[in-house]
Amino acid sequence: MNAPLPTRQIREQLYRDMEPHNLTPLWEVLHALVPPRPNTPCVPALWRYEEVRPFLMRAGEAITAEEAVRRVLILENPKLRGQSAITQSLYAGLQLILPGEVAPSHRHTQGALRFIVEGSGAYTAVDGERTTMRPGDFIITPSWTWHDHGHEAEEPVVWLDGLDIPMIRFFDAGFAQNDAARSQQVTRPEGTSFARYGHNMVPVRHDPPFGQTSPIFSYPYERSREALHELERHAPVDAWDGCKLRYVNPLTGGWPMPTIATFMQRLPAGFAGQPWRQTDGAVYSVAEGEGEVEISAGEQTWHLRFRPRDHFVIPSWHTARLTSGTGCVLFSFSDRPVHQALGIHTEERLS
Ligand code: 1HN
Repeated sequence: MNAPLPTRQIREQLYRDMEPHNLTPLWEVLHALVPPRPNTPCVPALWRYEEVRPFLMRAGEAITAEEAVRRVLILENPKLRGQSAITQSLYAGLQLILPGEVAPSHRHTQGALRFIVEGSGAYTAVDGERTTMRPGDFIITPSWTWHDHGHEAEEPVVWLDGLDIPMIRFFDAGFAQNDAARSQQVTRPEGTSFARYGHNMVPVRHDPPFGQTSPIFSYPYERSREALHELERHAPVDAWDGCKLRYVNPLTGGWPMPTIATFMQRLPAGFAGQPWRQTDGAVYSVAEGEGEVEISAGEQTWHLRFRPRDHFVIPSWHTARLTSGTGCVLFSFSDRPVHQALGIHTEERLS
């Protein structure tokens, strides 16, 4: 009999022998599977609009909206290149449509939001109703609804797309179809969804038109902006968030989309916020004003100075702090509804 092999060799032989049988020892990976705290591969990043816009306009010369289907530059997290993801669960991109163009009708199980960044007069149509886009509007394309975009006005229109693409990919639950028509048939006048559901009252008898998604598919900036300014006048400014509101589904009081939470906040002039961290990584679009976000994780710290139409991402469990000299308005979205549905949403307010 040979002397017993040293422990390491015994183990390595075991791993080699079972490898072809698709077996892996848990004890070698356990620590990484259940880390003591969230350990995202994502990093903070800022996309300055003055740097991105020339590429968008060049894309406008390089390809039509029709040929591209959607003419979008994807905002990819620097550590997730090639994955069409800004966080592990969320997709973000900047879409351009030029006067006279149509982005053809299709539908998919992935839900989408639009936040209008530049220009007015393009429209998006959702299941028979069009809505005109204006800067700061938050527009929803619910899962599996036909949608197309068009532009009959004068200037380029750019918006932020936020989708749950990586999440749906994770669940292998993506379906998509192209419409027979380039632009869908309009069956209701513009403003119908807002008229029925947008006034803190809802029709006594109705079927929710979009399942778990809000029946309001356009939340105009005019209203959100006024709400923020009123809040600033009438309520104490939160030391972490400034004046921050969440958008609601008027039928449930919950989030407007089942997978994505959306927020609009105002930091008053001179705001110097306290730091926080939370498990839902978030994407920000700067609607107005300037400021700075300081983000840290472990030994690393990022200082991102933002201006109007810039975009930035705060990954999961990164400590962040917002400041603004001039005052600013920030739109943001995250995957918080899913964290909450799973009972795992965690937030820490630090100081
Ligand atoms: C999509 O349908 C749109 O409808 C935008 O505007 C971005 C990214 C991936 C897949 C589908 C749109 C998208 C998308």
